[in-house]
Amino acid sequence: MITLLDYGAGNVLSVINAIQSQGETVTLVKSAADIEKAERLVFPGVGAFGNMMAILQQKGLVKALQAYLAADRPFLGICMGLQALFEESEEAPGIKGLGFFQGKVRRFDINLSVPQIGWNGINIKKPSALLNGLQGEEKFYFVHSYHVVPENSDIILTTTNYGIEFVSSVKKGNIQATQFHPEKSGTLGLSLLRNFINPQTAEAPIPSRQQDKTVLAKRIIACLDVRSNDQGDLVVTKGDQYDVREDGDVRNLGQPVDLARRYYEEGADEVTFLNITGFRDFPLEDMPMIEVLKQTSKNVFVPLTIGGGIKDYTDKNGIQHSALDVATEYFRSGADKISIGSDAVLIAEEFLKTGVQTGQSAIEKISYVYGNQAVVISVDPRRVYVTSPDDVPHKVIETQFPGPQGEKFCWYQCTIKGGREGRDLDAVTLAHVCEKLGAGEILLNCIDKDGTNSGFDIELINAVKNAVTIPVIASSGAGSAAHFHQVFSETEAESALAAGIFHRREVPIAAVKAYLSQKVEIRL
Ligand code: 1PR
Repeated sequence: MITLLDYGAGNVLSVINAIQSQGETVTLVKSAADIEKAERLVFPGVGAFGNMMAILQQKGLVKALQAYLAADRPFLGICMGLQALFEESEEAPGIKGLGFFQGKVRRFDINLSVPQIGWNGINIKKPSALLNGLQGEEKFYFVHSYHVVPENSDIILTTTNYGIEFVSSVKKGNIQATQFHPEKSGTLGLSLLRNFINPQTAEAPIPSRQQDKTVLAKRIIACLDVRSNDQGDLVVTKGDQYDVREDGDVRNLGQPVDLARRYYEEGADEVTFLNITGFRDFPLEDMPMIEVLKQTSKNVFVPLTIGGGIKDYTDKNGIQHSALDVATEYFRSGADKISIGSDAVLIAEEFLKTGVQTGQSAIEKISYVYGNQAVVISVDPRRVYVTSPDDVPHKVIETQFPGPQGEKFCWYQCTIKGGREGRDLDAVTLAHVCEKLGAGEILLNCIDKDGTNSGFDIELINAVKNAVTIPVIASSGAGSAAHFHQVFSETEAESALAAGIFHRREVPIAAVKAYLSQKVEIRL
């Protein structure tokens, strides 16, 4: 029996599912007494340090946790469950951590995108039963902006390189904690959880095949555009330049839960669901998407993102719901990240008009509670050609692909409602403003390229990537494995997403990875 400390923020369901998939039962901590009687305690966490410690205090769990740790009883911390063990964090100055380990949690101060999102390796520093079975070359899923800096180097179990060498897991006696997410690291992560659940006495030696420096892999993401068809069934569909109808009917490319599982088994590094008519619906009443997430997270142990309809709204009974409520429901149903499309454009417009950061927008509120890394902005831009950069007050680029009248310049117009409405805002400015408001990643679609199989819009991706310091997902237009190589060699995008070629089995994920394997760092 595993006791799981759920302090109320983030995707705990995935951890429960991962443990249960190993044949173990899980009981949740409801009060300090449950910690006192736990046999093996798992403390997963996402979100922000200050919010986490405030909830632990409110629930009266801090003393029980400190006593559990001091007694050296079996403990596995994950992500924030690692950071909580230290004295304090730069994320929340003045707020005390559990203080079991001496040292601080610091923000990455590096020349790379922050947060670090994706699959990176570990360098094992000492023998441990937890890492039994590893060869030293494996990659695990990380998503964080802060890392721990212990005062005592004896507790370091692994380190990882991301701009600097940082501590990616610690171990002292029976107290172990990882910065990476085993529950999101595929079968390898599950085997690590198994090692914790069924402890072995033998400590695995340090593997001999370790690299000197680990490298973050470029991610390959499978995207599932989901909506109801005219018969009312929830289906995965796919558009050509966002038009999902063929001969009048919504294209049906399969069932969301089945396809997500297939992509996990085929090696997708992440799976994204976009509820493409979400802007029309009220997601909390749109229970099928929640059920899709719940079902998917039972069998898919890589990160899941959900987008569509995440905004404040008033239901038909006049009851107000906040975007934060919607996001919370998605996180509790198995999502690791939420993605905001239409509402992000409206939020950015308002910010540009007033210049005031109110703290009340969906981006600010959700990132405050769940951390920046959980908030993705999905951008749906369309090219608008101009003859001169002075024609419009937008970020204009010089393009190698002139417009219909031979125009040599263009800007990327943001749209809302799935491309149905163009706005007076460009994609570069949108991305920049959303980062400022707390977004952690940009999902950069391109309506002109969507479904064309003609390759990613490299000019768009470079323009946006140069304007932000958060990771960018290149999306729209993938037609071959070579297109992924092109996007990773000609832009700094951290990941690339495709839909049509995967759904139609034209280019399987494995073929993309095989093509990239000697050319760019990927997770095999
Ligand atoms: O505006 O917050 O409710 O979110 C709605 C979400 O649904 C947005 O993220 C928006 O991008 C998405 N969406 C809305 N309408 C469509 C549509 O296709 N009619 N899909 C749509 C966006 C684009 C990608 C696609 C890539 C790769 N789909 O997700 O998967 O272009 O396709 P490809 O590899 O086949 O070229 P809100």
